[in-house]
Amino acid sequence: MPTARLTHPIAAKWPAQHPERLQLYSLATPNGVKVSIMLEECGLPYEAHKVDFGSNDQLSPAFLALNPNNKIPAIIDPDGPGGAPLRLFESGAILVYLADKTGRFMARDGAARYETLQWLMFQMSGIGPMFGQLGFFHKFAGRDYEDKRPRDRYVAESQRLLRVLDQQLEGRAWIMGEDYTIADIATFPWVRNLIGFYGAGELVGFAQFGNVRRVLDAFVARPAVQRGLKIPA
Ligand SMILES: N[C@@H](CCC(=O)N[C@@H](CS)C(=O)NCC(=O)O)C(=O)O
Repeated sequence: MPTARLTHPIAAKWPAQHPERLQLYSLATPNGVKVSIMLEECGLPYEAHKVDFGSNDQLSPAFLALNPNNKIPAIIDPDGPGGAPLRLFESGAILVYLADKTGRFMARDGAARYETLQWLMFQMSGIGPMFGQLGFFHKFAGRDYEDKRPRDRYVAESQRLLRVLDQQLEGRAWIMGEDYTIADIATFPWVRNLIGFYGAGELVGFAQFGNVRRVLDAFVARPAVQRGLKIPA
């Protein structure tokens, strides 16, 4: 049985109203919403806490006690493996954990499981970091740099990744085919962010990636995605 009280130091800064529920510490960024979307898709009861970058919450001792890497998202599941509490950071690891816990959005075994993990890693190691760097050089402080070579390097790499994704989506409803998986939940918040918040659609020539556009639209149309994109408020 899960403990009724949350004893982790993070509870001093973000008190749990429902300590028996899974606790999410996050912000509605592309990495953060991967987990809120997954939780909404699975229908698991959870409580979301906002980690405010404006006041450097991610650097507070309470948050660092949960994630020494000072990044959102992170979770505490009071009902983890064997009924013991589980603390986890890294959005990819959290998605795999939630898929295993609920038996949803990733095959339990066989080739499809490893192929889903392959595309999840493709997002975690490629799309996330490269689009993130492009955001820095196009939208944030890096846009003032006169030398455009760093920006152009990340534009080229983002285009290459979009081309790979576009090819995979040819003739498929989702990355894995008919099945919507954690690979989609990891990937499409980043694509949405690239052309939305970062305003880099024209820069990467997004119009040429018709399959990515089609699947992005299908992703954003899902009610659970709509809800997850706004959590934490
Ligand atoms: N690989 C990590 C990356 C997480 C990440 O970069 N989170 C950003 C927001 S999208 C963050 O917390 N930044 C705060 C900081 O760097 O201080 C994951 O996927 O969980």
